[in-house]
Amino acid sequence: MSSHKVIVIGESSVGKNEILWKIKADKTNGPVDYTPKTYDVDGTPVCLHIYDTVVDERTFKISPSYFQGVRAAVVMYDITDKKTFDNLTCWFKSIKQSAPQDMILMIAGTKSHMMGQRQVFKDKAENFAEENGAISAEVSATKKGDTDRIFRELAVNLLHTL
Ligand SMILES: Nc1nc2c(ncn2[C@@H]2O[C@H](COP(=O)(O)OP(=O)(O)OP(=O)(O)O)[C@@H](O)[C@H]2O)c(=O)[nH]1
Ligand SMILES: [Mg+2]
Repeated sequence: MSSHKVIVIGESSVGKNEILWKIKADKTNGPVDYTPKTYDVDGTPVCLHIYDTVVDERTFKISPSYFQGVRAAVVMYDITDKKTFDNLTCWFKSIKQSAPQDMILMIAGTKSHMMGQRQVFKDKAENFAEENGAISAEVSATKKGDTDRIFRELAVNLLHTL
């Protein structure tokens, strides 16, 4: 079993809770500040210990304690709210100050089914990801299996960069 700590970062209302709720194994009520999830990657079980973060949105400060032992970060933005995408630059700056060098980074555009309200185009997100050494993904909390699709992709990357 390979086991990895993953943190989810992003400003208020981008949909962190909604996404984490989808992969929470026990559907008990309450905040989803932590959820473990295991994916089978070519026969190897890869367990992700996924933590939601509480961040300061004005300063983009993330407590260094979140980065203790962390292997990957998923930075979420809302595809229907350009400001949340523009702010990725600030999040990345903040992450790079405290994060381990070899951490895997993923940007995830949420609410991907809301095409009519899209403000952030996929190629822009992919360019940003490429410039910042990150994986680019889009996700919708309303599409069945979509959340698992992006975390599985992360699990594959984590297993292969060991
Ligand atoms: N239509 C739609 N609404 C979504 C989706 N994901 C999140 N939302 C809505 O967006 C709002 C904020 O979502 P949350 O998951 O609470 O956002 P959060 O990132 O956890 O926000 P904070 O906890 O404040 O940092 C809620 O009203 C959700 O119902 C989605 O995929 N589709
Ligand atoms: Mg939340």
